Amino acid sequence: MRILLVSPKFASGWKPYIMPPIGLCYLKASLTKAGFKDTKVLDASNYSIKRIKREIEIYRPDIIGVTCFTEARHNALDVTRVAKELGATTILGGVHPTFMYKQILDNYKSVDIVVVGEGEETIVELAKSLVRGKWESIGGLVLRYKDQIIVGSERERIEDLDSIPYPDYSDLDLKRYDEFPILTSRGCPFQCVFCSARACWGNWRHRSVPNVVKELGYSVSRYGRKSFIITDDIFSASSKRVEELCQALVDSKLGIKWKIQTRVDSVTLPLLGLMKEAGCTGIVFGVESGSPTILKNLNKKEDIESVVEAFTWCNQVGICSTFNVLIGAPGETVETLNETRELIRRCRPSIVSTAVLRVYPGTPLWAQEEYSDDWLLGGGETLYYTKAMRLNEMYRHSREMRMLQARLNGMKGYLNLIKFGMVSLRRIPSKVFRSIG
Ligand code: B12
Repeated sequence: MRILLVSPKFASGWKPYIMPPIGLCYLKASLTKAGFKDTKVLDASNYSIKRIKREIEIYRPDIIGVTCFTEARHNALDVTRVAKELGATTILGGVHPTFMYKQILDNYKSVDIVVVGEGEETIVELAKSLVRGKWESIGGLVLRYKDQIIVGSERERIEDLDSIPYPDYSDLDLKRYDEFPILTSRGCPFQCVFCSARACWGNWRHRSVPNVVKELGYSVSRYGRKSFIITDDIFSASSKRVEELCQALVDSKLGIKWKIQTRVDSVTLPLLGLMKEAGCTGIVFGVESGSPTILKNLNKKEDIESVVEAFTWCNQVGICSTFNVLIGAPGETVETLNETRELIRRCRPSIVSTAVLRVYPGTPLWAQEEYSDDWLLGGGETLYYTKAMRLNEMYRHSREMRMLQARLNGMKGYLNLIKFGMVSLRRIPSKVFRSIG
């Protein structure tokens, strides 16, 4: 049984090879452990569909699994179309099909099976049942059988994350990537209106400290990496675990550097000091807004003073801090954006990163909006939330905020603007979009 796992081109505006497709590398590791050794991960984030077709012809897989974000869905569906033409069984997985499986199976005959949610256990059971040529009821699967869509039972999320084998990156040319990921926890206890993490991954679950440190040590020796990006939605949900992890990293003498993303209210000055000592070089805080009203509308459950403290402490201990701004939230006005500017001035972050609000399936905001999902079937790539502000106005504020942080940080700020501004310019998206409002 030959299995090819493909990560297609990102959404337009994104450069390829930012980091390896960690989800597919997790799947490869689980499949290999279960005996499916003819499994290959193909990062096609820079490939034309013609080149992907050639790769499929050469590898001749029985099964093709494709990972799919909402904005990359057209690219992912193109891969399934080509794979189907070449006779493979096609499986779509990832955050977008997790929520939109019915629409996908109803409308795209090139997709045979959708895997909902976490894929490690499901893909192994599925591969085994395909070998046996016998369909069994496998949790977490939705499939088309004789023109009927069959929705399997819900699969329990994996409680013991230590039981999952480390992601296998051996098929990839790691020199290409800007970042090297590691995942130490899954899920999030919060439910911000723009985020689907809670719905997709459930409440926060974490790996044990020895298991994480062992993977880091393995990555140093196996892949020669010394610098990591921890892609957890909320790294410091438990300060006790962070303390233990930092202590273990100091004791391990691995000498690695790492960056995280987390919430402002989950750090303290002593914790940040310890993190710095253990190799933490950067933290991205999803602040989103400087307006208490907007924070409430976003269900952020965060207060302004915690924001100021977190950035002040990062500056004290010497950790590079990123202030994420979300522009155009429900209720956003020029005044609320001025409150955000004022907060940036008070916080003095190393970097300001901005995003214009988009709406994704599985988020509370998606559920609140009463409109048809049909737009996903059209050519549009992105759904912008434009009830509060017009799109060009939001992008104007976005540019202004980035300039503000450059001015506040002098030479260093302008250098950061050049470095990250260029990337963000590329991120300023597609001409193909829809907007609500
Ligand atoms: C790191 C990250 C990135 C990185 C790298 C992504 C990558 N190449 O993996 C970068 C910076 C590139 C990025 C960019 C973007 N991201 Co991002 N990102 C993340 C983040 C924080 C972690 C990803 C991760 O490590 N996941 C862990 C792995 C294990 O999970 P996984 O890849 O989903 O795979 C598992 C399952 O989904 C499933 N599975 C996945 N694929 C397949 C395929 C098959 C065949 C099977 C069987 C199973 C399966 O099995 C895997 C193992 O359990 C997630 C949040 C999250 N918790 O996932 C957001 C997230 C995925 N990103 C998100 C968004 C919105 C974006 C952007 C669109 C942002 C923007 N506004 O421009 C861009 C677009 C990128 C694109 N592809 O189009 C949203 C996606 C929402 C959506 N519906 O699409 C998320 C969910 C954040 C959120 N909470 O809303 N992102």
